[in-house]
Amino acid sequence: MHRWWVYLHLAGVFGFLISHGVSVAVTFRLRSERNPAKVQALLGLSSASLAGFYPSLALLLLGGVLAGFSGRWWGYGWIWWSIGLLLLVTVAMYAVARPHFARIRFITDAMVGGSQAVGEQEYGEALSAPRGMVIAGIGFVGLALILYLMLFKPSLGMAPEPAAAPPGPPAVTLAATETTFSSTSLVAPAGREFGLALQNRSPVPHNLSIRSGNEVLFTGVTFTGPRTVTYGVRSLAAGEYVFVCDLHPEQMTGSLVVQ
Ligand SMILES: [Cu+2]
Repeated sequence: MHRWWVYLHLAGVFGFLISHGVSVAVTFRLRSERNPAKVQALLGLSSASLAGFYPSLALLLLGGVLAGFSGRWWGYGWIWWSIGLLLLVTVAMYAVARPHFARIRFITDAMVGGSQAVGEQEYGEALSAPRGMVIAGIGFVGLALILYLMLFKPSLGMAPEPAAAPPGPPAVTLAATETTFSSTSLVAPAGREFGLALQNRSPVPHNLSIRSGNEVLFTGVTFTGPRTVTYGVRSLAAGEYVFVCDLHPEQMTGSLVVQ
């Protein structure tokens, strides 16, 4: 299911960028436009594009929150920083962009209505005010930072602690690449706690869980590589179990023999 929540989230991101791209283009175009009728048409186009903006923002948030649960990501710093940043950019947009466009719209509507109160030079200054570029700057920097957080998933000082492994070398070692484990069969000692070292060689987040049928007996923390985490796995009775990465259960799975 996790993949589908990410899919939903990304579909929301695409919709968000497509619809908001109209307002971005209008923001740049207004700087060199001086014909009030054309300015009015551009502002109308920008307002109309908001019809797709809010639904895609809702989809983006819904998919992101659900993926946060299925990926067990709420214990990590990057997801909270991303949400905070999105909120901050939204607030900044309201504070900076709204008055800017409200002013242009007010003057433009008056000029189209035949008002001579605003001169050509003053109109030009309103249209090419630096505020327009500040708005674009906040948007681009905000998006670039969120993209970094999404892709590199830095812990930023907040990540769940793996359970302490018993002293001594780990009894089981396993490596993970982008979508595969280095082995599909592992052997572990029965009747005692043991250390399981998972070496994640890729920037893709992985973890390892141990299951018996539908019962989950152990769930290791999710982390991105390159990094090795040694899990402390509780004592298991002799028998055959399944190990799996909760984020890629189809591709990354194998059998664990405890003896
Ligand atoms: Cu994985």
